[in-house]
Amino acid sequence: MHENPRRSLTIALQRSHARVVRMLTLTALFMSDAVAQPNQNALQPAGAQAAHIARLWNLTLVVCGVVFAGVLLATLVALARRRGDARTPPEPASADAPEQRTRRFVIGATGLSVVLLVGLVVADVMTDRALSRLPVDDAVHIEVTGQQWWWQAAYAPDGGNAGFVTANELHVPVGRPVIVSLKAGDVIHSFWVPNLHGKKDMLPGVDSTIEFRADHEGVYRGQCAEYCGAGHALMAMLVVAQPPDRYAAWLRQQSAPAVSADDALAVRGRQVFLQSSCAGCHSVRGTSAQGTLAPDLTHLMSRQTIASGVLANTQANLLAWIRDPQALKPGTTMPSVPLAADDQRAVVAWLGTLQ
Ligand code: HEC
Ligand SMILES: [Cu+2]
Repeated sequence: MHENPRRSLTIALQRSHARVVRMLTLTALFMSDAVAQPNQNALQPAGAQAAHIARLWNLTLVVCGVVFAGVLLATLVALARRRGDARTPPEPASADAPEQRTRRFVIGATGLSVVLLVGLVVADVMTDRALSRLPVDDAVHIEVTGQQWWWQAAYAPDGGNAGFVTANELHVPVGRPVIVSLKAGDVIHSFWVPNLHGKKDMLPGVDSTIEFRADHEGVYRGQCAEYCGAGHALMAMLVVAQPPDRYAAWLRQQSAPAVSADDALAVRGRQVFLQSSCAGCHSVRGTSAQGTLAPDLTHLMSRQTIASGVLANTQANLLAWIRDPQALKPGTTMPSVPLAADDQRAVVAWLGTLQ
């Protein structure tokens, strides 16, 4: 007995139909998700620099969209004409006139293309100049170093507060310019917070800066934008733009050393941390932990995420992270330190006091 070819064709069509529907559903889901998280979006500028870039993008999109539609239309008209021509052979006497018209049309279209392209170049140069003209008086100075695969941020002394080091979460005051010196600790990374500015590469041995200003309060997500190894996709950061008074409070809190623990479990956790290898990599200001290979943990609990945006900063996630960092962030340079289960819990209890 052999299969009915028409039936198998119907089944094949149904399957490919189902696949297309599934693909469209996934795309719609992905897009609705992207819309639901507006905090990493170059088209929703939250500052002067991103606004210049978004304007250039919108202009380019409109010009190229209109040109694309025009070219399509011209192609369709030409096709329709050719069909008509095939039916009625040209009369020898009138052969010259359409040639003339075509030539005028081609010259006109070429001229228009040149004008539009030059216009876009001018807009591009003007955007570049606008970007370089951000007033930077009274700027906040931060040095950000890209590491495999996290961000170290060193704040310069500001408003009577001592400088300090933190990681993965920058805070900036709304309305005040920020100058970020970019460094790379190992390989090339790229600093990119789309709501605030474009990308800027971080190159080992080369100092560069990026300047931006946040004009709207909010939390903006950034992502390393230059492939830097296994953990590249898991190297995000947050930029919290807040009103000047709340920023000042944050600065005061961050520049202070860690508060001392009084809870018995936390006190034990502190001891475990300081006596194990944790302290060789991590710093906690106000303790003997002075490591510089890893994120400063002095005010760990003030951060929303851990491991460069991979996990929410909760006690459960901290415990899971310390037990097996590799399982949560493949490739991470933090090893799993062999500690007894109750030592791990004690360490997490202490970390929980690092407000
Ligand atoms: C060999 C160096 C090293 C040792 C030892 C080490 N860590 Fe880490 N740790 C790191 C690095 C590097 C990161 C950043 C990982 C990443 O985001 O990819 C990190 C991240 C963390 C984080 C998340 C911080 C943040 O803001 O994202 C915590 C919490 C942490 N470590 C706690 C510990 C504890 C507790 C110990 C001891 C049990 C320990 N670490 C031992 C290198 C180390
Ligand atoms: Cu990267």
